Amino acid sequence: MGTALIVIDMQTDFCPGGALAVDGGDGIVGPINALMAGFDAVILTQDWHPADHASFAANYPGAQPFSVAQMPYGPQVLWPSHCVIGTPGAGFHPGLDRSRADLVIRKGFRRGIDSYSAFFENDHRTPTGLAGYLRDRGLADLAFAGLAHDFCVAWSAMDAARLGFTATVIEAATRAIDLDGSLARARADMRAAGVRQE
Ligand code: VGL
Ligand code: ZN
Repeated sequence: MGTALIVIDMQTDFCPGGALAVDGGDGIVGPINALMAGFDAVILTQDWHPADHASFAANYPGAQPFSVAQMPYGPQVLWPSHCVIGTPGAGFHPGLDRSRADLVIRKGFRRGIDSYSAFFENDHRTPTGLAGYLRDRGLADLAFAGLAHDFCVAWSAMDAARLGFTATVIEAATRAIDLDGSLARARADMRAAGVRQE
């Protein structure tokens, strides 16, 4: 059984100075680079949104960033515009070692639906293709790092566990947005889904 390190959204916009900065986000670049040598494969995800994306507060008159809207697929946080296709903020943190990445998987590129998880869009049904890639390569033991702990890392790890992969979140290599208790909720949800947290 092969092992894979899945590095979630280590992009400029999620690091201090970026459009949706996570506190201490740049502080995990070194630890993530150091982890890479211990895995059979390294996979990077890249949040990749059109400017008119449905998850951006700026696309609704009067909507405040970090408020919650109802979408056809359920509740959705409206975010500051971030990781817009082709902008510097959508690029990887310059310190991240990309040389070991076997695959870069983009997500969130459909205008009408957000995609926190590396496996499914936020409707929990539309696949990104990652599960098939991992199965084809026999990579079944997955570790998750990157940003943000309580959104894209948590949703990815929970989907992995539900799909039958072994899923571990490496706490020393992730940081949270922590919106209204979202980190504590994500930890409890991950525990219930069978995700290891170490
Ligand atoms: C993320 C909010 C919006 C993340 C991405 O990477 O956790 N969070 N888009
Ligand atoms: Zn996003």
